[in-house]
Amino acid sequence: MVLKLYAGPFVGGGSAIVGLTLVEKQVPYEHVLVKMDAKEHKTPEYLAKHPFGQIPMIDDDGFIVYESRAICRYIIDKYPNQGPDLLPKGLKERTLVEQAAAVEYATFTPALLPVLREGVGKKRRGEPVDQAVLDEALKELSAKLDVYEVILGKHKFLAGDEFSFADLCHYAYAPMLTMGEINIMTSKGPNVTRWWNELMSRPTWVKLKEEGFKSTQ
Ligand SMILES: N[C@@H](CCC(=O)N[C@@H](CS)C(=O)NCC(=O)O)C(=O)O
Repeated sequence: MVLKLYAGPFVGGGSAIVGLTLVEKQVPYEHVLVKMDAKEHKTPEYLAKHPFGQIPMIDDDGFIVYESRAICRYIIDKYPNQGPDLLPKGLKERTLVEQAAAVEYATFTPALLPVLREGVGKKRRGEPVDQAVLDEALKELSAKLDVYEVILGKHKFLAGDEFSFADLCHYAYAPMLTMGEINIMTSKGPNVTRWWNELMSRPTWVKLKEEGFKSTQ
């Protein structure tokens, strides 16, 4: 049975990185559209599978997994012989990827989310933006990107010269910055700019953004 991806229609958040992992690893899937405005993610049937009632979630022939990064790791480990080696097998190489992925989850994204809340979410809802709050949030994010600038001066991607799961995790939320016309990812320094432009023009990502989640069965 083909793997089912439960996600909304929009390629963003955790669903984006799961979708991208499926495309990178050339895994066929069926997109099960979860209509969040109809609260389909809070029905007893859905909650029985995902007790927090969120997207994304997968059902791989009865094996249910939620939490986007756990799903990505599962897919990557299940299909070692197709697509890029996003989680290398060597102990040290894999640890460096996990180190960079932990930085994304514990440092980068917590600094990014306040920027999105103030600078994108509020703007899109037509609410007044508190410029002081946005500036403070941008300052925090900028400090993290200063460190990325140094790291990306040493190698092409975050954990070495190969694109990895650590880079892939950054597709969850940072692409949404442009929805608020915030160009911090391409205005900090040459290394971050080069890396981000490379991620944003990666063919698998461009295709996924253009086509949306596409059942491949
Ligand atoms: N840490 C979770 C976050 C999932 C999450 O926050 N999903 C949002 C959509 S992007 C959601 O389902 N929100 C509805 C809710 O929490 O009720 C993951 O990465 O899978």
